[in-house]
Amino acid sequence: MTTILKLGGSVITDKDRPETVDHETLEMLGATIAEHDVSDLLIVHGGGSFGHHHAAAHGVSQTVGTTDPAAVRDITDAMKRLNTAVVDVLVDHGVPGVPVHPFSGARRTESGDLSACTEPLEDMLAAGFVPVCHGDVIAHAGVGATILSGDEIVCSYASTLDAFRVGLCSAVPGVLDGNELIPLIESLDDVAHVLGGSDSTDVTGGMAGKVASLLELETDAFVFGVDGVGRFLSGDSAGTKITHDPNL
Ligand code: IP8
Repeated sequence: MTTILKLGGSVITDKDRPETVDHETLEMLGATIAEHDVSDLLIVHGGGSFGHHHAAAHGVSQTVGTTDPAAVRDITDAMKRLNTAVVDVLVDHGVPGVPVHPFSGARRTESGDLSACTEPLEDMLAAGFVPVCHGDVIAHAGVGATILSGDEIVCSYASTLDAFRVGLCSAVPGVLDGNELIPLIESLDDVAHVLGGSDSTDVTGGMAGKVASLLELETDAFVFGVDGVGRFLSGDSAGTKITHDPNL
């Protein structure tokens, strides 16, 4: 039963300074993850100041594509650099992390649907590896290449791998109404009035998009801050719990 943990780009990087890893937070996350059972754990991370910075510079988003190979390389190479930083920290802490790059294993169809290959992941998990995947730029039929958000690939993997639990570690302690944590979300209508966009350069949508995608999942999902990672990996509730909305 696979557990999927996403490390938000704004958690592991300084989102306002191009290509800057937040080493202190990443170290802390690596240490916390290493204290838990990492069998059948899949990690995904966001773009932070690596992917989003280059995507914005080239005018590429989830819907606006590019056919410029230099743009594709700028974005995917930056994401690989961040991925290496994440995998390095995990391995330093004894977690058997291995890199997985979606540009070579996922695509969007002409209608925009995501199709992501999971067989290699299943083999990696069975072998005891912790695959570390990320938001990326991917081929998009008829468009060229568009951005894949980490949240999208989390949801796609969660459905295909029939994930047991999904956790998104974000820069805030969960979904907030002002300063108040919303403990449970069961439908988008309940929270539409409190969900805003993202403050920094973010081409994939902020908290509203996150909650909307998680509500579609059959699996329970949690959105929490850095402090919630240990609780989530221990099997406890953390931050905001988001359950399946059968109307979606
Ligand atoms: O930060 C976006 O992933 P996200 C990845 O999870 C790129 O939305 C390349 C901008």
